[in-house]
Amino acid sequence: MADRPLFDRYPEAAKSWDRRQFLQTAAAGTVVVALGGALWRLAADDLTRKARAEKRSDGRSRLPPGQRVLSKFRNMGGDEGPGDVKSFRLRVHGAVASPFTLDYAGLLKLPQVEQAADVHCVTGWSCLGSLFKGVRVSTLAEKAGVKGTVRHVIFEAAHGYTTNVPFAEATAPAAMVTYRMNGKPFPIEHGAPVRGLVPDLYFWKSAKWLTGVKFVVDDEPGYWEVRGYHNHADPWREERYG
Ligand SMILES: Nc1nc2c(c(=O)[nH]1)N[C@H]1C(S)=C(S)[C@@H](COP(=O)(O)O)O[C@H]1N2
Ligand SMILES: [Mo]
Repeated sequence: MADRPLFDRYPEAAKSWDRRQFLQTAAAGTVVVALGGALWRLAADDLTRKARAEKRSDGRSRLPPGQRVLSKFRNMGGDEGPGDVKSFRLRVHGAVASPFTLDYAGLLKLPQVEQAADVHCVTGWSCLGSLFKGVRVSTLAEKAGVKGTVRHVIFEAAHGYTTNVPFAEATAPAAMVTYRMNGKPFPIEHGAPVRGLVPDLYFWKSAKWLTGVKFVVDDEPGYWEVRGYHNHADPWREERYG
């Protein structure tokens, strides 16, 4: 059995972990899982059932396994940054030819995108189709001139929170640093003024109160990754725990 991850701020995740361990351990595993599955389906609401039936353009199911649709983000907490536009700085650095620091006005001068994305929290909720405005990580990478040896991107946030994403996934079109959701600034609890967004990995990879984007050769597992969560975090493979 795997070591139990640290769940101090995530009682819901603790419950689902314990349930999973129980199911895996139960002698009549298949029967229990089938029964659990039936109950789960009964409880699933309309949005969830619809999303399960939908396909993404990449052919994957709109809803990753084990997820339920919520109509809005839950506030998942974290150590808040200052949250204001005036003091905001974004440091783009690491193995790059030209590191730079942007203030908020500087961020707005770069090429902007506005695109819809679905997000999936490891605790089991997903929020579908919100509209995010911001700057792609690939735009930052290009401007900084990342070296050919770079393999990972470290998103840095207030109070030392970090999270690591493989370079290819961090520079995919869906990944960005964002300052507007559905046309509105992010409330402080959701990462104002600017957060990372890597929607195709579990939501802990989307750092709130973003302060830096670092391009690196060697991987640097981040806050949750060193506390028992999966290093990669693909929701379709249920890479929840390490
Ligand atoms: N800086 C920072 N970013 C963070 C976190 C955090 O604790 N600190 N928590 C992560 C986790 S575990 C999740 S699920 C999402 C939650 O975002 P939300 O509170 O906007 O729903 O933010 C992620 N980004
Ligand atoms: Mo989370």
